[in-house]
Amino acid sequence: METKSKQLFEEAKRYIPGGVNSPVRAFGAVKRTPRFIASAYGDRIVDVDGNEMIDYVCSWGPGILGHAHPRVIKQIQKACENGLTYGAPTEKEVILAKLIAEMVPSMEVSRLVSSGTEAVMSAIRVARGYTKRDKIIKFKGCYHGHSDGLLVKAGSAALTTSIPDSAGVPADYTKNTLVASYNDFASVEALFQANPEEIAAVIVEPVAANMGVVLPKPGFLEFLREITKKFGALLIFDEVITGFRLALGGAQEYYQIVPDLTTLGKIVGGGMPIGAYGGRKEIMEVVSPVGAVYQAGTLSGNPIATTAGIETLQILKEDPKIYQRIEEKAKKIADIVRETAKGKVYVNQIGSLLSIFFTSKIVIDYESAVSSDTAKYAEYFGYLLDRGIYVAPSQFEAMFLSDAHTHQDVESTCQLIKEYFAGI
Ligand code: KE4
Repeated sequence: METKSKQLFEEAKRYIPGGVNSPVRAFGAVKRTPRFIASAYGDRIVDVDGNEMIDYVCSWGPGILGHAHPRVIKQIQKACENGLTYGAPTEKEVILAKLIAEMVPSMEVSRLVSSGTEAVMSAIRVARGYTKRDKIIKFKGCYHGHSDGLLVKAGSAALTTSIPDSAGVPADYTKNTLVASYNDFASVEALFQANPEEIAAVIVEPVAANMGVVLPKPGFLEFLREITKKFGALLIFDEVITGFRLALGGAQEYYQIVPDLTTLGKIVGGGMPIGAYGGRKEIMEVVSPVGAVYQAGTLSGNPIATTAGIETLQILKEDPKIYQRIEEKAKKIADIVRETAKGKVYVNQIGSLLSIFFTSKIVIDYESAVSSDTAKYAEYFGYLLDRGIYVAPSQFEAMFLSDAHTHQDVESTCQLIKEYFAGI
């Protein structure tokens, strides 16, 4: 039953573009009414009609501990009593910056902002300011937030809305954005050969998760590390999704690659709005007020968000076995799908991230990802939603596992997935 969600959606569309504050939430790609959520706890979300569902979106990544983790909630409640924001430095920003530097050693110096988009936008500006070059390379199907220069062949909802190059972005703003193909070494080489002294940075999702989950081919990240060094460009790892998700130190720990700059979001805020960017001190010293690259933010590092981020990272640090636990759950789902949907789908899974592509192709890049049958994905989505399982409302997103997903809930999810694929 979706009565109240339907009513709210109609009212929301009166005041908010498409009735949502972020496009993917509109369920356009799966042609269903979006569920308006009233509450969440553990691995469950409850919509306004009282439907309780097992949540595999986890707010697109922040929810690695599950919803409403008692320790995080308690610390936030305590922090609120001291006021919400001061617009002045606080001890908690020092604690969080030190935690980030400890857990992600390449981020010796970091700056907090309020979203992944802001983190990426700022990191690109730093790379340009540091190298005094203008061009950047991004990859088709990788999504780095909605700043103008990066809305070129973007991933995530930009794929489903079939506007890979967004309206409202002057051609001038993207002329310095060169586009390569993920996992295609030659496409990167060609861009560097054609612009040997002009490329400030390569920005990459070390594991792509915005065309669905696509893994780097063996050697691809090492190749990016070498070619950027060779041509004097910076390597930026956009770890907004993979940061603190694939390992305590993110994808750069998982793959043992040291980027020059890293962007973070989602988990670093523990569910509150935080983004971060950072790298070696000599690079980050170009940032105002030390250097000439300007970047600012009213609510950057605010006491409530930093409280949530600190508590979340501390819980992860205290119990690193979480990564093994959440990987096992994701593997279980991936294996069940591979067994029952033989050949009808392709599954990519790494750590606690996975995507089920409705294509017979091996999904290793943008072209193979978009060969998926999105109508079939929509049917799969609706089958699960009607049975209390809430997965991403788009083929081009990831399924997220959390430490709160119980074995029983994962088991019942596997049963439903088995039934679905047995019936198609
Ligand atoms: P935000 O500005 O949404 O906090 O972060 C932008 C961003 C940057 N980099 C990567 C790798 C990202 O995945 C994102 C945002 N991820 C999407 C999910 N695919 C957010 C969900 C949404 O747009 O509503």
